[in-house]
Amino acid sequence: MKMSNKLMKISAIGLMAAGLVLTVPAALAKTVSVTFTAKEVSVEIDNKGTTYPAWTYDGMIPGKVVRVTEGDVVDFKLINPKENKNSHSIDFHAAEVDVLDEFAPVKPGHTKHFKFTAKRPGTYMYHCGAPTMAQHIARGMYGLIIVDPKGKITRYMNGIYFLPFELKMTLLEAAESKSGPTINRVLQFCYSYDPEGQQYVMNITKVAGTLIIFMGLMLFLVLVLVRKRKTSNV
Ligand SMILES: [Cu+2]
Repeated sequence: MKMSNKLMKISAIGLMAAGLVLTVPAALAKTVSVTFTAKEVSVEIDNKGTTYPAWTYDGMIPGKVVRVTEGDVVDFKLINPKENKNSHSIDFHAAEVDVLDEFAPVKPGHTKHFKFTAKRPGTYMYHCGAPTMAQHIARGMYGLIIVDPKGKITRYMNGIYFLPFELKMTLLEAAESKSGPTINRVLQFCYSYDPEGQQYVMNITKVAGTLIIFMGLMLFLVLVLVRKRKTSNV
C-alpha cells in the first residue's frame, strides 16, 4: 500500500509537470519578421505611358498584406535607401507603441527597427506618417495588417503564405461548422504550419506533453483501480 501511495504521488507530480510543458507553447507566440523598403518609383497609370511619381513600400500599391495571429510579435524593419529624396515612416494601427519614436520619419539612408505585440484581433491599416501624411498615402504608402484571433480556423492561416490545401480545409470546416476527419485533426494537432519556412513542422513539445499527460492519467487510473480492489478484498 505504501508503494502504491508513492507511485500515485509520482504520477501526480508527472501530471503537474506535463501540464507545465503544455502551457509553455501557449505562452510562446511566434515572432513574425517583416521588412519594408521605401521605394520612390515611377508607375504607369494608363496605356498611354502616363506616369505618376509614386512612393511605395517595396514598389507595391497597396503594400503587402501583413498577416499575423493574436499574440504574435511583429519584428519590423523599415529601410529608407539613400537614393530616396524623402523621409518615410510606418504607422501600424495594430501596434501599441511609443508612436513618437517608433513611427517617426526615417531619413534616406537610415533604417528603423522596432517590435510590437499584435494584441487585438482585427483588420488594420498601416501607412506612412511622414509629413505631409496625406501626400505619402496618396502616393501609395498604405496597406493592411490582419491580426487573426487565436482559434481553430486561423491556426492554419498564419502569415500571408499558405497552401491551397490549408485554404480548402479551412473554408470547408468553417462553412460546415464541423471538425475534419479524426486523422486530419490528429495531423493538425501534431503539425503546425511555419509561414516563414513555408512548410509543416511537428510540434514536438505539444505532442510530447500530450503523451506524458496520457501516460500519467493511465498510470493514475491503474493505481486507483488496484487500490480499490485491495480495499474491497480487505
Ligand atoms: Cu512616406
